[in-house]
Amino acid sequence: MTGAIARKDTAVAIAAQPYPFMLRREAAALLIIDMQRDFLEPGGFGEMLGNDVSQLRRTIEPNQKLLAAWRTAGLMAMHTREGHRPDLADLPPAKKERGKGAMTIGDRGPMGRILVRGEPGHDIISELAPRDGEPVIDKPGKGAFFATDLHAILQNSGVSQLVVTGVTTEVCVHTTVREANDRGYECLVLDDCVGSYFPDFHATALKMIAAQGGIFGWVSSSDKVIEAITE
Ligand code: TIU
Repeated sequence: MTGAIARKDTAVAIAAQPYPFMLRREAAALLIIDMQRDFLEPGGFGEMLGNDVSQLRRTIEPNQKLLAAWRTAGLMAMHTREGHRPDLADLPPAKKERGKGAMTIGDRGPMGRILVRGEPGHDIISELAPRDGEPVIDKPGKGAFFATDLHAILQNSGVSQLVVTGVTTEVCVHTTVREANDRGYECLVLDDCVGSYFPDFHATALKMIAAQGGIFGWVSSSDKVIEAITE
């Protein structure tokens, strides 16, 4: 047996909470959640809602380094975007009205219509732009499995493990991890690559994932994953 085959078939242990995550490269995908201009850039929807976008922007550099190492290792990377059809036919009235802010989904902001597909603000930030061949999942909800083809793509690709990063920790990342967990995926969430407008929610959300013996999955950090996948 050659070294390459032996490596492919061998799980690699990544230090994590509540115990090491056994990464199987051939069964793993990196899932980067909603790193969109509307959430991360000054002037976007997130800031318009009164949020401090710097809490999210600290995740950009670690995600860039992780994505570069992941691509170099030849592993599968996927991206998601939260947003709606231009006619807003898939936008539940309850979601549009929630918050009662001056601006809401579908309204015209500084980066185009807020969270509408095809608009500049809906796009993924340039630092983490998807490459050709990397699936981009457009989702109308918080979870990446609801009303999308994500599960089919993962099943057809033989994926059973997800390394999950992106924003925000307690909203779209958490919802997606919960959905994935119920569908049988093992999820590893990286604390430096996920972020929230609310640091206390971020910290608690991560604790919730790893509590009770890993009720929703594992928590680690990007340096440990990069070390594990780098030759
Ligand atoms: N992607 C995601 O988390 N969507 C949100 O609306 N998050 C908030 O924290 N608002």
